[in-house]
Amino acid sequence: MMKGLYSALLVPFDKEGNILESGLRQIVRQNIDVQGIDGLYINGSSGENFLINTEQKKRVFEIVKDEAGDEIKLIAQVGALDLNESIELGKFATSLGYDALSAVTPFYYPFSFEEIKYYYNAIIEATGNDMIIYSIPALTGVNLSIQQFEELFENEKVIGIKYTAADFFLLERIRKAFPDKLILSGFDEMLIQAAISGVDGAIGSTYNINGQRARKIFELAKQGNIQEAYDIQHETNDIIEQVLALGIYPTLKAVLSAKGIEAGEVKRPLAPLDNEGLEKVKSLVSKYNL
Ligand code: HMN
Repeated sequence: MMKGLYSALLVPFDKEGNILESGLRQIVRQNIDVQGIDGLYINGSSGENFLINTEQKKRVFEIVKDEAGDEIKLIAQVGALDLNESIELGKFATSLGYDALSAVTPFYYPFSFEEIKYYYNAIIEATGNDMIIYSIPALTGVNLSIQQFEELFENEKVIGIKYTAADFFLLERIRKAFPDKLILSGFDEMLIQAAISGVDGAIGSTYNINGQRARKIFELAKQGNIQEAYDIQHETNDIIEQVLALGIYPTLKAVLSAKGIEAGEVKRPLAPLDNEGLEKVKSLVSKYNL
């Protein structure tokens, strides 16, 4: 089963935007051996996927599978505006043995629902792999309704949703209507709310550095120990608030670098941290024992 906690994998780059392959392997190992995650979500927003080319995306899929093998679950995000690219990446990841695919709802152009449905069914038909819809309305502007989720679920290969939204009413409606579909929540700062809403797991960028606290929040909330779970969510959100203020991806990478991992830079045009930011990261790491 695909339930559990997934890190949305960070990808290290050098100053020219090339992938640091040994660093990528270190980040995979950090997630498995130290953060104790159940799986990885590869080439999502956190992997800076929309800033890199097709060959780089394939290389990331290849290295991660080679490093992780069958130790954890692997979900390949293959969504792109070029549907041919999505299909090519989907076939590639499937041939490597990825457990499932995921694709962001197509964005930028105001696609009709029929067009969105066509996109998912085309990727599924070409790859034969399972599909997890990646819904992130804040970044895509695409808000799917419960009826539209239902229509997408008519294809049995659509096994679930990566739900990155703070609409807990819609989440509750989806959970009730589709008890057998996989729901993985995407906002780390609202993990406790998602857990009590009945999600099957979560995918998050901060789990690359804070996976153990996330595990406790999720398990305590599922067991009904809400106060204890909330105490850890509060501490986690003290961390997330500072990470967001500094800039999410360069800060997460700086935390990994402070731990001796070759986590590299973010890809331009994303901006690196300045010295003041790097100093703040140092105190964050020691204060919260990251
Ligand atoms: C991904 O595709 O990598 C993700 O979207 C993962 C995840 O949902 C993150 N979303 C974004 O970065 C947009 C969250 O973990 C997010 O970073 C975190 O909750 C802090 O806001």
